Amino acid sequence: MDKKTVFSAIQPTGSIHIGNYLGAVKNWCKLQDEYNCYFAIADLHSLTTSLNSAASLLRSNIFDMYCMLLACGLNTSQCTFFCQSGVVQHSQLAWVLNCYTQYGEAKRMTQFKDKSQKNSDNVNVGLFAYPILQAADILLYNAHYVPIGIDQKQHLELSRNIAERFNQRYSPTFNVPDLLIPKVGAKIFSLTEPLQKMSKSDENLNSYILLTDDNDTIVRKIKRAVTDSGDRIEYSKDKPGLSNLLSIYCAFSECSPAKVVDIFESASYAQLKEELSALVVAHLEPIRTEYQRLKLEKTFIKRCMEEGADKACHTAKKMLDKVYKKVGLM
Ligand code: AQP
Repeated sequence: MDKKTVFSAIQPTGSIHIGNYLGAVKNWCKLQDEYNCYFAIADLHSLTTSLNSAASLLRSNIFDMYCMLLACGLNTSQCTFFCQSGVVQHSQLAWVLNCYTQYGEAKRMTQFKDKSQKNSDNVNVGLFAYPILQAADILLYNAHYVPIGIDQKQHLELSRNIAERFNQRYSPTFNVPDLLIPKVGAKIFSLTEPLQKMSKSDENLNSYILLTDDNDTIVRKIKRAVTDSGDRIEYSKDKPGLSNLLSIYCAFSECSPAKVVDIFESASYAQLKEELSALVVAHLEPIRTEYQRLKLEKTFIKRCMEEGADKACHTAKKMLDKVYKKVGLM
Protein backbone atom coordinates (compact mmCIF):
# COMPACT_ATOMS: atom_id res chain seq x y z
CA MET A 1 0.00 0.00 0.00
CA ASP A 2 1.23 3.52 -0.79
CA LYS A 3 2.57 5.41 2.20
CA LYS A 4 0.88 8.70 3.04
CA THR A 5 3.00 11.83 2.69
CA VAL A 6 4.26 14.09 5.46
CA PHE A 7 5.82 17.55 5.04
CA SER A 8 7.28 19.90 7.62
CA ALA A 9 9.97 22.56 7.81
CA ILE A 10 11.95 24.65 10.25
CA GLN A 11 13.53 28.07 9.89
CA PRO A 12 17.33 28.36 10.20
CA THR A 13 17.07 31.29 12.59
CA GLY A 14 19.55 29.97 15.14
CA SER A 15 19.92 26.88 17.24
CA ILE A 16 16.69 25.00 17.99
CA HIS A 17 15.19 24.98 21.45
CA ILE A 18 13.39 22.17 23.24
CA GLY A 19 10.04 23.67 22.11
CA ASN A 20 10.99 23.17 18.43
CA TYR A 21 12.38 19.75 19.30
CA LEU A 22 9.41 18.43 21.32
CA GLY A 23 6.75 20.19 19.24
CA ALA A 24 8.12 19.19 15.86
CA VAL A 25 11.52 17.57 15.29
CA LYS A 26 11.26 14.63 17.72
CA ASN A 27 8.00 13.70 16.04
CA TRP A 28 9.52 13.96 12.55
CA CYS A 29 12.14 11.35 13.43
CA LYS A 30 9.43 8.91 14.49
CA LEU A 31 7.37 9.42 11.32
CA GLN A 32 10.16 8.47 8.91
CA ASP A 33 9.42 4.71 9.07
CA GLU A 34 5.72 4.95 8.48
CA TYR A 35 5.34 7.82 6.02
CA ASN A 36 6.81 9.21 2.85
CA CYS A 37 8.47 12.18 4.55
CA TYR A 38 9.75 15.51 3.21
CA PHE A 39 11.55 17.76 5.67
CA ALA A 40 13.00 21.14 4.77
CA ILE A 41 15.15 23.91 6.14
CA ALA A 42 12.85 26.89 5.48
CA ASP A 43 15.65 29.27 4.51
CA LEU A 44 13.44 31.44 2.27
CA HIS A 45 11.14 32.01 5.24
CA SER A 46 14.02 33.18 7.38
CA LEU A 47 14.67 36.11 4.98
CA THR A 48 11.49 37.70 6.37
CA THR A 49 13.31 38.53 9.62
CA SER A 50 16.96 38.78 8.55
CA LEU A 51 17.22 42.30 7.10
CA ASN A 52 20.13 43.32 9.32
CA SER A 53 21.93 39.97 9.52
CA ALA A 54 25.07 39.14 7.58
CA ALA A 55 24.79 36.69 4.66
CA SER A 56 27.54 34.60 6.25
CA LEU A 57 25.39 34.18 9.39
CA LEU A 58 22.44 32.82 7.40
CA ARG A 59 24.77 30.48 5.50
CA SER A 60 26.21 29.07 8.71
CA ASN A 61 22.75 28.84 10.33
CA ILE A 62 21.52 26.77 7.37
CA PHE A 63 24.50 24.45 7.59
CA ASP A 64 24.21 24.13 11.38
CA MET A 65 20.48 23.45 11.25
CA TYR A 66 21.01 20.71 8.65
CA CYS A 67 23.64 19.08 10.91
CA MET A 68 21.42 19.46 13.98
CA LEU A 69 18.42 17.74 12.39
CA LEU A 70 20.60 14.85 11.25
CA ALA A 71 21.98 14.65 14.79
CA CYS A 72 18.40 14.55 16.13
CA GLY A 73 17.73 11.48 13.99
CA LEU A 74 16.60 12.45 10.49
CA ASN A 75 17.90 9.79 8.15
CA THR A 76 18.40 10.77 4.51
CA SER A 77 17.87 7.19 3.35
CA GLN A 78 14.41 7.21 4.95
CA CYS A 79 13.23 10.74 4.21
CA THR A 80 13.83 13.56 1.73
CA PHE A 81 15.68 16.27 3.65
CA PHE A 82 16.61 19.47 1.79
CA CYS A 83 16.88 23.26 1.82
CA GLN A 84 13.81 25.04 0.52
CA SER A 85 15.81 27.49 -1.63
CA GLY A 86 17.40 24.53 -3.46
CA VAL A 87 13.99 23.65 -4.95
CA VAL A 88 12.86 26.59 -7.11
CA GLN A 89 9.30 25.26 -7.40
CA HIS A 90 8.53 26.49 -3.85
CA SER A 91 8.72 30.13 -4.93
CA GLN A 92 6.99 29.44 -8.23
CA LEU A 93 4.01 27.71 -6.64
CA ALA A 94 3.88 30.38 -3.94
CA TRP A 95 3.36 33.03 -6.62
CA VAL A 96 0.42 31.12 -8.11
CA LEU A 97 -1.10 30.54 -4.66
CA ASN A 98 -0.71 34.25 -3.78
CA CYS A 99 -3.26 34.84 -6.51
CA TYR A 100 -5.67 32.35 -4.92
CA THR A 101 -5.45 33.91 -1.45
CA GLN A 102 -7.56 36.86 -0.39
CA TYR A 103 -5.80 39.83 1.21
CA GLY A 104 -8.32 39.70 4.07
CA GLU A 105 -7.57 36.11 4.99
CA ALA A 106 -3.80 36.67 4.94
CA LYS A 107 -4.31 39.75 7.13
CA ARG A 108 -5.98 37.66 9.81
CA MET A 109 -2.82 35.63 10.56
CA THR A 110 -1.94 36.30 14.19
CA GLN A 111 1.76 35.44 13.66
CA PHE A 112 1.99 38.32 11.19
CA LYS A 113 0.59 40.64 13.84
CA ASP A 114 2.96 39.26 16.53
CA LYS A 115 6.04 39.24 14.32
CA SER A 116 5.37 42.73 12.94
CA GLN A 117 5.17 44.02 16.49
CA LYS A 118 8.44 42.28 17.38
CA ASN A 119 10.17 43.52 14.16
CA SER A 120 8.51 46.94 13.87
CA ASP A 121 11.48 48.30 11.86
CA ASN A 122 11.09 45.58 9.22
CA VAL A 123 7.44 44.82 8.45
CA ASN A 124 8.13 43.55 4.94
CA VAL A 125 5.77 42.07 2.35
CA GLY A 126 7.53 38.70 2.70
CA LEU A 127 6.52 38.55 6.35
CA PHE A 128 2.92 39.15 5.30
CA ALA A 129 3.00 36.56 2.50
CA TYR A 130 5.04 33.89 4.27
CA PRO A 131 2.03 31.71 5.24
CA ILE A 132 1.29 31.43 1.50
CA LEU A 133 4.84 30.27 0.82
CA GLN A 134 4.24 27.81 3.65
CA ALA A 135 1.10 26.58 1.83
CA ALA A 136 3.18 26.12 -1.31
CA ASP A 137 5.79 24.14 0.68
CA ILE A 138 3.12 21.73 1.88
CA LEU A 139 0.97 21.45 -1.25
CA LEU A 140 3.93 20.98 -3.59
CA TYR A 141 4.47 17.50 -2.14
CA ASN A 142 0.76 16.75 -1.85
CA ALA A 143 1.23 16.20 1.89
CA HIS A 144 -1.50 14.42 3.84
CA TYR A 145 -0.06 15.39 7.22
CA VAL A 146 1.94 18.28 8.62
CA PRO A 147 3.62 17.65 11.99
CA ILE A 148 4.02 21.03 13.68
CA GLY A 149 3.62 22.77 17.02
CA ILE A 150 0.25 24.30 17.86
CA ASP A 151 1.48 27.84 17.08
CA GLN A 152 1.34 26.95 13.37
CA LYS A 153 -2.28 25.74 13.43
CA GLN A 154 -3.73 28.90 11.89
CA HIS A 155 -1.24 28.76 9.01
CA LEU A 156 -2.20 25.17 8.28
CA GLU A 157 -5.87 26.23 8.19
CA LEU A 158 -4.91 28.77 5.54
CA SER A 159 -3.13 26.06 3.50
CA ARG A 160 -6.25 23.91 3.72
CA ASN A 161 -8.46 26.78 2.54
CA ILE A 162 -6.18 27.53 -0.40
CA ALA A 163 -6.08 23.83 -1.38
CA GLU A 164 -9.88 23.54 -1.19
CA ARG A 165 -10.40 26.73 -3.20
CA PHE A 166 -7.99 25.61 -5.91
CA ASN A 167 -9.54 22.12 -6.06
CA GLN A 168 -13.01 23.60 -6.41
CA ARG A 169 -12.02 26.18 -9.01
CA TYR A 170 -10.23 23.63 -11.21
CA SER A 171 -10.42 19.92 -10.31
CA PRO A 172 -8.99 17.87 -7.41
CA THR A 173 -5.30 18.76 -7.45
CA PHE A 174 -4.05 18.96 -3.86
CA ASN A 175 -4.64 16.78 -0.84
CA VAL A 176 -6.16 18.91 1.89
CA PRO A 177 -3.50 18.45 4.59
CA ASP A 178 -4.18 17.60 8.22
CA LEU A 179 -2.32 18.74 11.29
CA LEU A 180 -0.27 16.20 13.23
CA ILE A 181 0.25 17.53 16.73
CA PRO A 182 2.07 15.61 19.48
CA LYS A 183 -0.08 14.63 22.49
CA VAL A 184 2.39 16.35 24.80
CA GLY A 185 4.88 19.05 23.83
CA ALA A 186 2.68 20.74 21.20
CA LYS A 187 3.31 24.02 23.01
CA ILE A 188 6.25 24.40 25.36
CA PHE A 189 6.27 27.64 27.31
CA SER A 190 9.04 30.00 28.33
CA LEU A 191 10.94 28.96 31.48
CA THR A 192 10.88 32.52 32.78
CA GLU A 193 7.41 33.63 31.62
CA PRO A 194 5.37 30.44 31.51
CA LEU A 195 2.35 32.07 29.88
CA GLN A 196 4.45 32.88 26.77
CA LYS A 197 5.51 30.36 24.13
CA MET A 198 9.16 29.28 24.33
CA SER A 199 10.71 31.24 21.50
CA LYS A 200 14.25 31.54 20.14
CA SER A 201 13.78 35.25 19.49
CA ASP A 202 13.17 35.84 23.22
CA GLU A 203 15.77 38.25 24.52
CA ASN A 204 16.00 36.43 27.84
CA LEU A 205 18.46 33.56 27.31
CA ASN A 206 17.15 31.81 30.43
CA SER A 207 13.68 31.48 28.89
CA TYR A 208 14.67 28.61 26.60
CA ILE A 209 16.93 25.55 26.51
CA LEU A 210 18.81 25.20 23.25
CA LEU A 211 19.89 21.83 21.92
CA THR A 212 23.41 23.27 21.86
CA ASP A 213 23.38 24.26 25.55
CA ASP A 214 25.98 22.40 27.61
CA ASN A 215 24.97 20.26 30.59
CA ASP A 216 25.72 22.92 33.22
CA THR A 217 23.67 25.51 31.33
CA ILE A 218 20.71 23.11 31.08
CA VAL A 219 20.84 22.39 34.81
CA ARG A 220 21.13 26.09 35.65
CA LYS A 221 18.22 27.12 33.40
CA ILE A 222 15.94 24.47 34.87
CA LYS A 223 16.97 25.40 38.40
CA ARG A 224 16.06 29.04 37.69
CA ALA A 225 12.79 28.19 35.91
CA VAL A 226 9.82 30.04 37.38
CA THR A 227 7.56 27.81 39.44
CA ASP A 228 4.50 28.82 41.38
CA SER A 229 3.71 29.10 45.05
CA GLY A 230 2.61 25.93 46.83
CA ASP A 231 4.32 22.58 47.20
CA ARG A 232 1.94 20.11 45.59
CA ILE A 233 3.05 18.67 42.26
CA GLU A 234 0.05 18.80 39.91
CA TYR A 235 -1.11 20.10 36.55
CA SER A 236 -3.11 23.24 37.11
CA LYS A 237 -4.08 26.37 35.22
CA ASP A 238 -3.02 28.29 38.32
CA LYS A 239 0.45 26.73 38.12
CA PRO A 240 1.64 27.39 34.55
CA GLY A 241 5.34 27.22 35.46
CA LEU A 242 5.04 23.87 37.19
CA SER A 243 2.69 22.49 34.51
CA ASN A 244 5.22 23.47 31.83
CA LEU A 245 8.02 21.57 33.63
CA LEU A 246 5.76 18.53 33.95
CA SER A 247 4.92 18.70 30.22
CA ILE A 248 8.62 18.85 29.36
CA TYR A 249 9.20 15.81 31.60
CA CYS A 250 6.30 13.94 29.91
CA ALA A 251 7.50 14.76 26.41
CA PHE A 252 11.10 13.66 27.04
CA SER A 253 10.21 10.57 29.09
CA GLU A 254 7.19 9.64 26.92
CA CYS A 255 5.26 8.94 30.13
CA SER A 256 1.61 9.98 30.38
CA PRO A 257 0.81 13.14 32.41
CA ALA A 258 -0.97 10.97 35.04
CA LYS A 259 2.10 8.74 35.41
CA VAL A 260 4.41 11.72 35.82
CA VAL A 261 2.20 13.24 38.53
CA ASP A 262 2.26 9.82 40.19
CA ILE A 263 6.08 9.60 40.04
CA PHE A 264 6.45 13.02 41.71
CA GLU A 265 3.53 12.68 44.11
CA SER A 266 5.61 13.16 47.24
CA ALA A 267 8.52 15.06 45.69
CA SER A 268 9.43 18.71 46.21
CA TYR A 269 9.72 21.27 43.39
CA ALA A 270 13.52 21.09 43.81
CA GLN A 271 13.50 17.28 43.37
CA LEU A 272 11.34 17.58 40.26
CA LYS A 273 13.80 20.09 38.80
CA GLU A 274 16.75 17.82 39.59
CA GLU A 275 15.11 14.80 37.93
CA LEU A 276 14.04 16.86 34.97
CA SER A 277 17.57 18.23 34.51
CA ALA A 278 19.01 14.70 34.54
CA LEU A 279 16.45 13.56 31.97
CA VAL A 280 17.01 16.49 29.61
CA VAL A 281 20.81 16.23 29.90
CA ALA A 282 20.72 12.47 29.19
CA HIS A 283 18.56 13.04 26.12
CA LEU A 284 20.40 16.04 24.66
CA GLU A 285 24.03 15.14 25.34
CA PRO A 286 24.31 12.44 22.61
CA ILE A 287 22.52 14.73 20.13
CA ARG A 288 25.01 17.52 20.89
CA THR A 289 28.00 15.18 20.49
CA GLU A 290 26.72 13.90 17.14
CA TYR A 291 26.00 17.48 16.04
CA GLN A 292 29.59 18.51 16.78
CA ARG A 293 30.88 15.51 14.83
CA LEU A 294 28.67 16.23 11.81
CA LYS A 295 29.72 19.87 11.67
CA LEU A 296 33.21 18.69 10.71
CA GLU A 297 31.84 16.58 7.84
CA LYS A 298 31.37 19.47 5.41
CA THR A 299 31.62 17.44 2.17
CA PHE A 300 29.19 14.81 3.41
CA ILE A 301 26.66 17.44 4.51
CA LYS A 302 26.90 19.31 1.21
CA ARG A 303 26.30 16.05 -0.67
CA CYS A 304 23.26 15.21 1.50
CA MET A 305 21.82 18.68 0.82
CA GLU A 306 22.30 18.34 -2.94
CA GLU A 307 20.84 14.83 -3.08
CA GLY A 308 17.89 15.93 -0.92
CA ALA A 309 17.16 18.89 -3.19
CA ASP A 310 17.38 16.69 -6.33
CA LYS A 311 14.92 14.19 -4.84
CA ALA A 312 12.53 16.93 -3.73
CA CYS A 313 12.75 18.69 -7.14
CA HIS A 314 11.65 15.53 -8.88
CA THR A 315 8.31 15.51 -7.00
CA ALA A 316 7.93 19.28 -6.90
CA LYS A 317 8.33 19.66 -10.66
CA LYS A 318 5.52 17.22 -11.38
CA MET A 319 3.11 19.13 -9.13
CA LEU A 320 4.11 22.54 -10.46
CA ASP A 321 3.65 21.35 -14.07
CA LYS A 322 0.18 20.10 -13.15
CA VAL A 323 -0.74 23.42 -11.52
CA TYR A 324 0.60 25.53 -14.39
CA LYS A 325 -1.38 23.42 -16.85
CA LYS A 326 -4.58 23.72 -14.83
CA VAL A 327 -4.42 27.49 -14.56
CA GLY A 328 -3.54 27.84 -18.26
CA LEU A 329 0.15 28.72 -18.15
CA MET A 330 2.09 27.34 -21.10
N1 AQP B 1 7.31 26.68 22.07
C1 AQP B 1 7.05 25.75 21.17
N2 AQP B 1 6.46 24.59 21.57
C2 AQP B 1 6.20 23.61 20.65
N3 AQP B 1 6.50 23.72 19.33
C3 AQP B 1 7.10 24.85 18.90
N4 AQP B 1 7.54 25.27 17.70
C4 AQP B 1 8.07 26.50 17.81
N5 AQP B 1 8.01 26.91 19.09
C5 AQP B 1 7.40 25.92 19.80
C6 AQP B 1 7.45 24.45 16.48
O1 AQP B 1 8.76 24.34 15.93
C7 AQP B 1 8.66 24.19 14.51
C8 AQP B 1 9.65 25.08 13.81
O2 AQP B 1 9.32 26.41 14.04
P1 AQP B 1 9.90 27.64 13.23
O3 AQP B 1 11.25 27.38 12.73
O4 AQP B 1 8.91 28.08 12.24
O5 AQP B 1 10.02 28.66 14.41
P2 AQP B 1 8.88 29.51 15.09
O6 AQP B 1 7.56 28.82 15.05
O7 AQP B 1 8.95 30.85 14.47
O8 AQP B 1 9.26 29.53 16.63
P3 AQP B 1 10.64 29.81 17.27
O9 AQP B 1 11.57 28.72 16.86
O10 AQP B 1 10.58 29.97 18.72
O11 AQP B 1 11.06 31.17 16.64
P4 AQP B 1 10.45 32.61 16.94
O12 AQP B 1 11.25 33.18 18.04
O13 AQP B 1 10.65 33.33 15.65
O14 AQP B 1 8.99 32.47 17.32
C9 AQP B 1 7.21 24.52 14.14
O15 AQP B 1 6.53 23.31 13.84
C10 AQP B 1 6.65 25.15 15.38
O16 AQP B 1 5.28 24.88 15.53
